[in-house]
Amino acid sequence: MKFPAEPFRIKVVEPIKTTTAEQRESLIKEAGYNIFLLPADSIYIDLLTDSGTSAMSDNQWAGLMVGDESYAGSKNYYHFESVVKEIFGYKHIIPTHQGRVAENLLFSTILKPEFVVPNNIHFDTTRANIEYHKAKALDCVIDEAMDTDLEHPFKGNIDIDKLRRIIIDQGPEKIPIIMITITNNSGGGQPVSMANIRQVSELARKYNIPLIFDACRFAENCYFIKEREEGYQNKSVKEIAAELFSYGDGCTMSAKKDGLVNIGGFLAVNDDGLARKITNMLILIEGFPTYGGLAGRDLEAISRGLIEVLDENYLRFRINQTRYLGEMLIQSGIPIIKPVGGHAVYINAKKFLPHIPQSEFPGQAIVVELYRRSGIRAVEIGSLMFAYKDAKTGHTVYPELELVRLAIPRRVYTSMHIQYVAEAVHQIYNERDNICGYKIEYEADFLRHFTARLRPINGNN
Ligand code: P71
Repeated sequence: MKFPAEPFRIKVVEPIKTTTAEQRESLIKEAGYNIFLLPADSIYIDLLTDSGTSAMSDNQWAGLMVGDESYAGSKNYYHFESVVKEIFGYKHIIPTHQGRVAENLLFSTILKPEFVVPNNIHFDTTRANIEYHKAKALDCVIDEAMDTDLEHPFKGNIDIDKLRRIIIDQGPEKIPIIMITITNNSGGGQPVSMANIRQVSELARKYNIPLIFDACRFAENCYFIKEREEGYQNKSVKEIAAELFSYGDGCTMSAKKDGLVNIGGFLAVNDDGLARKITNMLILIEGFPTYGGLAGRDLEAISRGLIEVLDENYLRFRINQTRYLGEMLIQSGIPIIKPVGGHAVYINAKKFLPHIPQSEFPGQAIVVELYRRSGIRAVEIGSLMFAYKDAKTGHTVYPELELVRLAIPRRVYTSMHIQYVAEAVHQIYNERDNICGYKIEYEADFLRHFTARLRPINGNN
C-alpha cells in the first residue's frame, strides 16, 4: 500500500480544538448520542460529509477578490458559463446555490404524478424531490452493488435489462428522464463505466428519453475510468469527462463536491424549451439567471474549482487517500464495502458488530464509539437513517445494508490524519465485544436521524 503524499503544501492553518475523553463523554450524552447534535468544534476529525467541506486553493481565494456583484451580467457568471460549457459541453448553464435546487427546478418542470425516474441509485435528496411530486424514483443498479465483499471495477453501473424492463413496463411516455449518478454515492461512491453510460444512452435515445447525469463527483468517476477501463489510460480526465457528458442531455451538479467549493451548484441542459421554463422558475425561487442564489465571487470560486478538480495529480492523491484509509482497514480485518469508493469508506456494521441486532442500531453504536474514543465524526447510513414502519403490517422494515460512512473532505486532512482514523477504527474493532446497542428516546416523524435522541442499552457503553 502506497502512502499518498499530498500534492499541495499548507499556507493557512485552522487549529483544531482537542478534547478529553471526559469532555467527549459528556458532550455525546448531551447530544442524545446523535452526532448531528454535536458542536463541530468539539470534533477532531470530521468525516460527516465530503459536501461543502473542501479546502479552497490560494487561486480560488484570490478569485473571491475579483467577485463582480452586479445584479445582472456579472463577469464571473460569463467565466463560470464558459468553464462549465467547456467541461460539460451542454448549451444552457443555470446556476443554483446547491445541488438539490437544481433537482427541484428540474423535477418541478418535468414531473407529473405517476411519472417514473430510473437511476442507478437515487441519492436521498433526488428521491425526495421526485417523491414530492408524487412520482416514482426507481433504482436499477447492477445486483453486484449489494454484495459488499465483491470486487467489481464499476459497481455503480446500471443493469441494462432492469432499465429496459422499466421502460417497457411503465411505457416511455411516463419516463421524462433517465438519470445516472456519478459516482454512485448511495452504493458506496462506486463509479459507472463509459461502456455502461454508452449503453444507457443508446437505450434512452431509442425511446427518445433524455439522459441526465447527477454529476456531483464526476471528476472522481472519470479518474476511475482512466484507471480501470480499457482504452482510457492515455486520455486526460478532461477528455474522458467530455466523452461521458456527450452521451447525455444535461446534468444536475452540486459544486460542493467536485466543484471544490463550500456552496454552489448548477443545472445544465441542451433543450431550449426546457431551459426557458427552468430559467423562469429560477427567477421565482433562486434569483436572476446570472447569479442563481450565489454571489459573483462564489461563481468565480466554482469556475476555478472545476478547473483544479481535473488536475490529475490532485485526483490521484484524492482517490489514493480514500483507498489508503480503506486498505488500512482491510488489513486490520475490518469489514468495508469493496472496492473502496471515491469519496468515502463505508464500514459494514452488521459484520463489525454481529452481536447487535439492527433494531439496536449497530451502525450508530460504531459512530458513537468513534467519537467517544477518538473525537472522529462519522455518519450512520443504516437503520437509524432508513428503517421505517410498514403501514399495513405495523412491522419495522430494516435496510439491507447497515453502514458507517467515513467521508473524506477534499484537501483538508493529511495522510497522517487518515492514519489516525485507521488506528482509531482498529482500536474499537479490537474491543468490539464491549460495545452495546442503542434505543431511541425521541424521534421525529420523518428524517429522524437528524434530530433523534438515543440512549445506550446497557451501562458499559
Ligand atoms: C453527502 C451529501 C450531502 C448531504 C445531503 C443531504 C443529507 C445529508 C448529506 C449530496 C448530494 C449527493 C448526490 C449524489 C445530490 C446531492 C445534493 N450529498 N446528489 O453525500 O451526494 O446536493 O447537498 O448540494 O444539495 O453527504 P446538495
